[in-house]
Amino acid sequence: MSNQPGNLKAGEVKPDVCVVGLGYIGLPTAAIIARAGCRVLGLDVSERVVETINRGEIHIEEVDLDGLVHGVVQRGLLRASTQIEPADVFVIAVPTPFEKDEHHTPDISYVLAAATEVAAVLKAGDAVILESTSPVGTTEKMRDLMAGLRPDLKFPGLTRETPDVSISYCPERVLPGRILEELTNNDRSIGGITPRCARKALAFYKRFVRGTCVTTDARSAEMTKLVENAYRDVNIAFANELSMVADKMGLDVWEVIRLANRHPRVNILQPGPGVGGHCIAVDPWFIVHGAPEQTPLIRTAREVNDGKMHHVIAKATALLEAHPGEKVACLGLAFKANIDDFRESPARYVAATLARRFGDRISVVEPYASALPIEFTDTGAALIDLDTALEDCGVLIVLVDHDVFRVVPLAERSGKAVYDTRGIWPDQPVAEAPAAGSLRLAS
Ligand code: SAJ
Repeated sequence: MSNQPGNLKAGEVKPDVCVVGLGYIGLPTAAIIARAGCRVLGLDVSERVVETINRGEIHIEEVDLDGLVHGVVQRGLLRASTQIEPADVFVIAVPTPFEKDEHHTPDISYVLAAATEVAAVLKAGDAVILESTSPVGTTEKMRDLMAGLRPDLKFPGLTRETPDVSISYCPERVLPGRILEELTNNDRSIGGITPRCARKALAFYKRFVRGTCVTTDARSAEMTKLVENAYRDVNIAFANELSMVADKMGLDVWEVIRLANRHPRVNILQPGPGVGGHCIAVDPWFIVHGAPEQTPLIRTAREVNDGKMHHVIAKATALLEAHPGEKVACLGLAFKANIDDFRESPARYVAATLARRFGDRISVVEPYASALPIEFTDTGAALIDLDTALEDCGVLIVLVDHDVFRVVPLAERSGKAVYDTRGIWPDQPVAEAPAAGSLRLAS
């Protein structure tokens, strides 16, 4: 079966679509569905977000998203609202955080609130698709909630008769900074509550996805999404653990990884100041919460990656205390390179902790920020540009591997004490004292 977008029967009517949640996934998804020619209503709780989109503007940074949204809003294919309206397909893309308790209990209240809204306007023939990363069983819970609210409709898996509506779980797997490209070209798992639901969702995704869409059941699709991010977390934890071992042994972890990766079946990821963002640092807990006895590895990986932040803070603190007269620049606040997303960022946490400890000795360079986040208030820390940092600061702490930092020539870093948590400056001479580990000092 061909999997090309737009491979539809001649004369077929395009469904009206409602995308619930206009964040980093919902807005690009809504725009891409609109580009495929469907009329899309984007629903969001924020008036500000709704007004911004209806002006043809965007409230998040993502490559090429501004032009796409502007175009589909102008053509009348995308509009936003805080009020739900009837549609043929509902796509739910709302956050699923976890509670910051010791059990890391997943909070699916936004999903259930969205399902409640959808239930109010649901009609026979509609499809409801959950995209939010969710614990296994959430799609069935959503179905049960809607079935309770709409006893006039037959729901899949609860009736022997042909159901009136279809319900599926179809996660995305896009990388911030490449969202539009990956939404179109990545393969997708399409998990139906029943095979019939999966087929209905498949027909919908084929309108705008070029990658292969593989159908499965909803629970397997839910688990697949969690597993993908847990896999990456465990692999990053291995790299972060190695970096701490290397510090202890006075080895250069970047050199060791570079050499080990020359083995044809070894591909170690990169250490950093910890793991940030809303996905990899969160999703593994959904697996641990669902099967605590069976997940020592996944849990430990989470702990190693969170622990890396504290290791970095301790090491940076030692460096600052060893250079008492020097001004310090923390390079980067984003959770990863070349994006403006500061949510759940280890770099931000490390820089803010140092700012609280060392006050106005600390400056931050973050080309993607126009002001320092709230937790820097009253610390004395300042947001400065890269040139000023290179002129004024004797200590540089690299927290994010933005390209603008990567290309700073050695000559401009000379004479400075450098703690490079991302390994972006392999040419920086290493400090002589073995205890300094991967602290690098210019000769
Ligand atoms: N990181 C490292 N070392 C590495 C790779 C990443 O320290 O070698 C850090 C990054 O600096 C960042 C964090 O990990 O703080 C996460 O970054 P990432 O680029 O690995 O992933 P995300 O969070 O931007 O996107 C992930 C992706 N998942 C996988 O690669 C398995 C993406 O495909 C998912 O769609 C996304 O999560 C999501 O929405 O779930």
